[in-house]
Amino acid sequence: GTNGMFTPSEKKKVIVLGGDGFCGWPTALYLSEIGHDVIIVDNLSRRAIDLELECDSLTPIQSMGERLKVWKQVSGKEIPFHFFDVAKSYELLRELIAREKPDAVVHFAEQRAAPYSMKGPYQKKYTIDNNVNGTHNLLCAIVESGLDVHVVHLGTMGVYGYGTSGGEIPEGYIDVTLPGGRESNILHPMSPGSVYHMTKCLDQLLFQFYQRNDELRITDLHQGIVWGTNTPWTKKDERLINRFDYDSDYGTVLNRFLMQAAMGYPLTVYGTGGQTRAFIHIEDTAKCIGLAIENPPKSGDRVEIFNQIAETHRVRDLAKIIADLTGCEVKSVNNPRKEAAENELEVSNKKFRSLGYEPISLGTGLLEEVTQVADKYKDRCDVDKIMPSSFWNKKIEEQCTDDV
Ligand code: NAD
Ligand code: USQ
Repeated sequence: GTNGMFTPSEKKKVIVLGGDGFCGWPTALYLSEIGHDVIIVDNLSRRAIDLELECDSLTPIQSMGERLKVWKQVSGKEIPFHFFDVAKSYELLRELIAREKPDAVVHFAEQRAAPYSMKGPYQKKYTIDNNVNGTHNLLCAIVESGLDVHVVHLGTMGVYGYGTSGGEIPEGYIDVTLPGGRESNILHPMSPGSVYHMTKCLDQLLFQFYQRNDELRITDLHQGIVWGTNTPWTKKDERLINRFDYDSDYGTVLNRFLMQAAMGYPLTVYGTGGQTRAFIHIEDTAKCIGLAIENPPKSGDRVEIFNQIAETHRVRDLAKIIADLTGCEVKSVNNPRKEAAENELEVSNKKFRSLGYEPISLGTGLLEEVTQVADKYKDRCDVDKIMPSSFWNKKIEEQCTDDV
C-alpha cells in the first residue's frame, strides 16, 4: 500500500490544466488512480521551451499520446487530452468547462521558472502574459459557465518573500490593526523575488476578487520547492516516467544537486547558501492536491490557502547532506539572483496536517534518486547547461561573468 493515500468520498470530474508538466503529470495519474475522472489540458509549451533553451529533461519523457496509451494499459483508465493554450484560447477553455461540467479544475498551467522569467524582455513579458491571462481566463470562463467549479491553483511559498521577518508564516492571512485602530484580517504582505513569483502575487489578487464578486470556490496552494522524480504511479511503466529538469533555468535546487552529485560535478551553491527554502516531495504534491479536492471551501467562503510544504532547509545544509551521502564536492558560485544571502523561514502547514497529510521527509529516497534516476540517465546530461545563464539585473550579470 502507498502511505497516505485515501479513497475519495465521491468520484469527481477533474480537469488538470498543465497536466503534461513536472507536477501535473504525476498528479493527473494519482487522481485517476484514486478514482476521479481526469481530463488533461496542455499546450506543451514546456516542451517547446526545452527547444528554445537547447536542453531536455534528464529522464526520457514520452509523447502525450504514448503516456496516455501506456496509462490505459496499466490502469484500464482513460484520460482525454486537449491540446490548447489556456492563456490564448479562451473560447476552447469556456466550451470545455461548459461541456464537461467538472467538479474541480486543477491549475498548473503557468510558466514556473524564476530564472527563465528573468532571462530577458521576451521571457519577462511571456511569463506575465501567459500566467496572468491563463488564470484570469479560467476564472472568467467558470463565471460565464454558471457552474459551481472548485478551482485548485498551484501557487508558491515565494509570494510571502524571503525576508528575515521572524516568526511563523501563517496560511495566507494575518490579523492586523490598521492605522486608526481598525482590526482586519488580510493577505500576508507579498514580496516576490522574480517576475515569475510576481505573477503568483497577481494571481492571488484575481482569486480574492472573483471569490468576493462571484463567490467562486478557490483553493490556492502555496507550494514549496518540489524534489524527486517519480511516484508509485509513474513507476508502473518506464514510459510513464516524469520529467526531471536539471538546467540552470528550470532545474530546482535539490534536484540539481542530486544530478550534479551523480555527474561528479561540484554542487553549485549560490553565494553563501544561507537561503532557507521550503521543500516537498513530488508524491506529496499529488496527494495534497487529492486532499484539497476532497476538502473544498463552501460557496461564499474566502479563498482557502494552504502552505503545501513538508520541511524547510538552508541551501548549504542540503549541499552538505548530499555531499556526505555521495562524497561529491561543494562549490560556491556567484549568486545570479537578487535575494537575501541569509534568511530564516518558519512555516505553518497545520491545515494539511489536520487533514491527514504525513509528509515524506528528505531522508527518504534521496540516495535512490541519485542512483535510480540521476545516475541512470546521466548520459543524457549536457554539462554546459549547469552554470547560471539568467541574471536578475545587469550589475549582477557583470559580477557573475567577470568571475568566469
Ligand atoms: P512545468 O513547467 O513542468 O508544468 C507546467 C505545464 O503547464 C507544462 O506542461 C506546460 O506545457 C503547461 N502550460 C504552461 N502554460 C500553458 C498554457 N498557457 N496553456 C496550456 N498549458 C500550459 O511546471 P511544474 O513544475 O509542473 O509546475 C506546475 C505549477 O506548480 C506551476 O504553476 C508552478 O508555479 C507550481 N509550483 C511548482 C514548483 C516546483 O518546484 N516545480 C514549486 C511550487 C509551485
Ligand atoms: N540555488 C542554488 N544553487 C542552484 C540553484 C538554486 O543555490 O544551483 C538557490 C537559489 O539561489 C534559491 C534557492 O536555491 O535561493 C531555490 O532556488 P530554486 O531554483 O530551487 O527554486 P525557486 O526559484 O524558488 O523556484 C522553485 C520553482 C517555482 C516554485 C518555487 C517555490 O521553480 O515554480 O514556485 O520553487 S518557492 O521556493 O517556495 O518559491
